[in-house]
Amino acid sequence: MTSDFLTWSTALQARTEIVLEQHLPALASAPQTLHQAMRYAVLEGGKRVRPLLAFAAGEACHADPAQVEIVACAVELIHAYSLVHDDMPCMDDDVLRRGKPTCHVEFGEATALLVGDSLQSLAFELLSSNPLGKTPAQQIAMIKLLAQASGSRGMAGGQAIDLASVGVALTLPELEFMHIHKTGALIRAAVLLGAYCGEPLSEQQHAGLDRYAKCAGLAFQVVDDILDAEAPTATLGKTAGKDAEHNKPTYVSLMGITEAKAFARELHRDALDAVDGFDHGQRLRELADFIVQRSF
Ligand code: GRG
Repeated sequence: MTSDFLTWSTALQARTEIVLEQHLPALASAPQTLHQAMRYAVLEGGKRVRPLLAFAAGEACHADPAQVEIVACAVELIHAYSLVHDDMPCMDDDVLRRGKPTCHVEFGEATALLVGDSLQSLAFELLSSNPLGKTPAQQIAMIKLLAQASGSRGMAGGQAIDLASVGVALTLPELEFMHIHKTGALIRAAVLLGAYCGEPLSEQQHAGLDRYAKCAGLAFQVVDDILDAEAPTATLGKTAGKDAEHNKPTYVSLMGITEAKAFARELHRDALDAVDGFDHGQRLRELADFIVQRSF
């Protein structure tokens, strides 16, 4: 019998924590402050949605969990780096993340910058120093996938568009373009990297996973915008209401809250449809449910 979603996700969040802990530099190793700050930014925090997506896609594709945990942690390290940099005064300038002071508040801006740089490097060290996929060529393709998803044609590019969009009246397609890069690229990488640890995919399966990732990633962002508008800071563990305060274009500001909720439901349905053909896609379906139903 398969376990329920809560049992499954709690076990894999704990697994993720252990693997991250093992691969982060030890507290006692020099330079100690940088290593302490890296551990502060990564450990004991966050929903671990991207690792869970990698594990779920891995399960759908009969992957070896020992490989999936490496890609899951690599993606989470990139995500953690992006949050540290995003919170800095030169970007979003925030003081609260994952229910505690942001990395630069706790350790200073220079250290926070180095934390982001070092977490990014560590992600690629993980991907390149553990056997992944079926062949060395496939492993290199997986490393390239994460590099592209993180860089200027992926997450960092989306962030650049975001920074340039403050106070600008974006259209819905422009907003979607930004989020497909800023949030969606890394979510897509999590899904595909988890899947690539498994059996070879047919073209149809690949397209299905890609569509799932696109819909789940956008739904994640729409719900993020709704929560920013509706949920209290204490529940979110980060400052609520910042989008409106900073005059940022969001799904809520462009569509209104009712339409944004309907759009999230539509994306949820599309995500479920996309992985309909996967016999072992139960966790992907449950994660799509979680992404739209979450309250933090
Ligand atoms: C600085 C290169 C660079 C990129 C930053 C991800 C990102 C790009 C900025 C984060 C800002 C933000 C609030 C984006 C909206 C969606 C999002 C990524 C939220 C945070 O992710 P969660 O909810 O966070 O998965 P936890 O803490 O649960 O891991």
